[in-house]
Amino acid sequence: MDAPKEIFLKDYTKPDYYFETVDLSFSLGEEKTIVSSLIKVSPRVKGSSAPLVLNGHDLKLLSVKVEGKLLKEGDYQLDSRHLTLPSLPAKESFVLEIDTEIYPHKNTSLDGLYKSSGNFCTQCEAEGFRKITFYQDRPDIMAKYTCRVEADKSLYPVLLSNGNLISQGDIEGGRHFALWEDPFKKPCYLFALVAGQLASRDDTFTTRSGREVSLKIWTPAEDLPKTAHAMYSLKAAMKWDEDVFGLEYDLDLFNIVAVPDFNMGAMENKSLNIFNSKLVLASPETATDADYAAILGVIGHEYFHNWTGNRVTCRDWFQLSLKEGLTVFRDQEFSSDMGSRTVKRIADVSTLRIYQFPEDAGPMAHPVRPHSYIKMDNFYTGKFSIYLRSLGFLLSIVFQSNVLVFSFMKRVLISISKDMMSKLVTCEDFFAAMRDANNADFANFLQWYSQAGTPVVKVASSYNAEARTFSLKFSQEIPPTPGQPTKEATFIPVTISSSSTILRVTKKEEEFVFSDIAERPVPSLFRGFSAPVRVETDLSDDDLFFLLAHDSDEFNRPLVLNPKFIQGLGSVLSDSTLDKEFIAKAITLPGEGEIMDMMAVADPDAVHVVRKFVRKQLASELKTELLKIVENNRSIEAYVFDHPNMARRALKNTGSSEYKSATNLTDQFAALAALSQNPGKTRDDVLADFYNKWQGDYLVVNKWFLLQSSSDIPGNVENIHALQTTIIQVYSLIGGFCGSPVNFHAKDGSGYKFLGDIVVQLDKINPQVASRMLSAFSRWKRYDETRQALAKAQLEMIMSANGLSENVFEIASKSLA
Ligand code: 0A1
Ligand code: ZN
Repeated sequence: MDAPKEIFLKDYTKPDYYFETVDLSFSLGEEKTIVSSLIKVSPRVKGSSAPLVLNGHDLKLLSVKVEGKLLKEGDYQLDSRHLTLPSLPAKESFVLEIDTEIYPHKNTSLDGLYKSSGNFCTQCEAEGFRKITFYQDRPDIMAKYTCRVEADKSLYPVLLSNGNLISQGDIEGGRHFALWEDPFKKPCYLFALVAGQLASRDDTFTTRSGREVSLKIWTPAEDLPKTAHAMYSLKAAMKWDEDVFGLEYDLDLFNIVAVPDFNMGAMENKSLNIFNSKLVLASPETATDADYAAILGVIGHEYFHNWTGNRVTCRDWFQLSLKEGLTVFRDQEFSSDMGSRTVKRIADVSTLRIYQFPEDAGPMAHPVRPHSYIKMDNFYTGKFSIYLRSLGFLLSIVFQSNVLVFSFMKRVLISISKDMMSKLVTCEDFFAAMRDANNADFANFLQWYSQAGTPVVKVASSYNAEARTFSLKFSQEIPPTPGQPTKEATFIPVTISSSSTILRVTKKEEEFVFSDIAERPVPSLFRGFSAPVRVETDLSDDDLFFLLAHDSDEFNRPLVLNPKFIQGLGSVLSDSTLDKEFIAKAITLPGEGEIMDMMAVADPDAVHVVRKFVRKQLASELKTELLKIVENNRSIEAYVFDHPNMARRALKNTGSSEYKSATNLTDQFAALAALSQNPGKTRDDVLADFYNKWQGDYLVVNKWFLLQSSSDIPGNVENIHALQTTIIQVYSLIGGFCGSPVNFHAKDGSGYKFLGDIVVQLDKINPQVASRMLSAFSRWKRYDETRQALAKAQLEMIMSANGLSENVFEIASKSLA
């Protein structure tokens, strides 16, 4: 392996050559695929003599031609990652033709062109296009594409790419072709191709200006009945973007393809979104409410990227937060409008606390805009976007509406359409546009973009009865992170209960005094989680119980263990004015990972025992209320996915769950999850029964894997060894195992060894998945000395493995640093 190279934001320079048009031609085959590209190149500076450096990885170069003339070996340089053309015609533009050979059937990295269940498909973000052909694989190369796909007609009857279908037809040898043309310029990370045996669910959407858009969701024919919810979600998203943002779809065709093998959730390729099947396929018997909600959110997310990301594109990968932050913000708003805003917010913040806060306190801590990266894939953790979602929320609070995002978009879109080339967007453009459009003072908000780490905000309150004043003193501290030992104060908006005012905390220490206050108030601070910070207040237990009972901001009702806590939860349980889904969330204890993240030295065993105890205690003390809830919220009618029904199921399943009588997977899976935590015959029988029923449905089997791997039963590592899985099931299996602290952190080191071995094996197959699994080690320094030594030994073992990928190298080396 060449030494991994770190890429720095400060080193950004404009490309020496632009690509105006790209005509691609794929001849797909079982053993090899030939990719021909014809590119119209123009130098940025007239008469430039700079070399043209193209990225390329795992490619076999067949030929290079410039202006139709075949280059000989000495005319170019080829290494394992680049093709360099040192002397090029001094013309305004010239034609470059490159033929390469690739082997999609061997591509298990699921990056570039690969096969999934016998079908061809692509994944090009962030830097997968270089595994398809030699190219300037960077977002600031925006070109118009055509794509001709040719393949065996019986094996691959459906041939798809971006844009509009221009022509198709049969050719000799039982083959056929399709020619696609995308009228919009795009960076290569949005290129897509799919070929295979697929059927489509078809529908149409008429935009408000009257364009009739043909909508198609492609899956194997037998899965089509499970695409109804995805189609509903797509149409809802298209309507919502028109109603809320005034944004219409800009082509006549929108395709979604579901594939079983996919590294991430989904991908927003222009007019040809490709999805992990689990985010498309759903039926009441095979998907839970959480799956239905995720499908709605992700279909929305990918669709919304059509504007925030595809039409307005990031200049470079350091600006990723522009497209992901804005789009996550938009999908969050969409899901909130379609369901319960509070419950959505609680779920999002909980994910932020589980993933982002620990990452921000570990070796991979990075600001919203990182300063450097080795492998961009490592910066796409769910955490990254979720953090941005929170910032988006923070911005919307500062400006009190979504209008800011809309005005930003309008402005940037207008300038981009005037001059696409020179208006690739950076975070500075984003802020300048918002500042101007909103005439706003951002103070030191930009610190969020350059400083890593989660701010800790301490709040002290005092009431002066004589002067009738109430004061709130804030102090903020951002802990040191790798490469950033000291931090500046940042802009923290604090929403408070006493008025609709937002306190703008911008200094290290700041005091706000409220006058004419008749009695000591109990302030509800950071309502709705107005900033992604850790808060430490001086509120007493009594103050907190007061808020539990009275806070009108559902988000801020706290959880503390105390007899009054049980009483408080009892009243929340029987409060018929509250949203049922909110009640379900309120009485669910935080997970073990979330609790450990708050400890100075994380103790997985203690957290496990105490949390279990609290759960048992609550169950016995609140038995009457819980049984009543079960009785009143049983599913009686056919499954419907809407907020009232989801909320009813969520609440019922916190009380009790019934495996045998369940009529949908939401209820049945809740029962299975509870049973899987108790070793014994019932557990074994029920798990076997479930597997026997669903062994033909890999998405359901995946859930079955997750349940077992995340089980707390003692010595679970042995059970996991016994379960055979495919690469993609590794996510459920290993992800679930590492997310279950008692077994992963077992003091005999068995959990760490299991992960270490898996990472080394997996890295040879799929580096993206391997590095994601490896992240479970990244906070090893937070545990006791014995565990630290065991985890460190595994990290060192991984670092010494031969042929380590850049993905795994980056995480392992930063973890050890
Ligand atoms: N842009 C996609 C997510 C995605 C990110 C990275 C990938 O490969 C490293 C693949 C997909 C989205 O927003 O859903
Ligand atoms: Zn996205």
